[in-house]
Amino acid sequence: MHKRVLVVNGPNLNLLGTRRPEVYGTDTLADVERVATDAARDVGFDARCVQSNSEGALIDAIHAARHDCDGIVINAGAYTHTSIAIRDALEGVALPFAEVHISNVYAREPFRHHSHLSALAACVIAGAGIQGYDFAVRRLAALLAA
Ligand code: CA2
Repeated sequence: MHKRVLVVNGPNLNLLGTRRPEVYGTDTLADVERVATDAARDVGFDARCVQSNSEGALIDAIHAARHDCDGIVINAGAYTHTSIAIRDALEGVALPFAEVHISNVYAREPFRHHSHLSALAACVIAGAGIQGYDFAVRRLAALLAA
């Protein structure tokens, strides 16, 4: 039975590839999910990908992972900077998680510099584009194999 990683993308990431290529590149959400799924397959994991624009749906997906996933890769989008509820969900399920941001949030507006998630994360990857999802899956797999 393969281990499984949940790949969570938050609000507005369904718009990837449609606008702001100077910040987010030209790849789409489907490309993001392909990168993560390919990396998972490469390290012998399964991937389950979810995207939602709603905070509650993201929390429900995190809770569901408790039953059948071993780790989480999450780009919570702007909820990264605002959501104590998503932080609490991640803490509550107690699965190791990797926090990903496509852009370098530290080179952007000050309100993007703080994350409610980072202090709990196994690793934080920002500014590597969608390749960050590949790094995140591989890092989680390494941690889970140790
Ligand atoms: O860099 C990232 O991955 C972010 O998590 C993306 C979030 C942003 O709020 C975070 O500060 C950093 C926003 C994703 C919105 O993506 C769009 C894509 C195309 C057009 C408009 C928004």
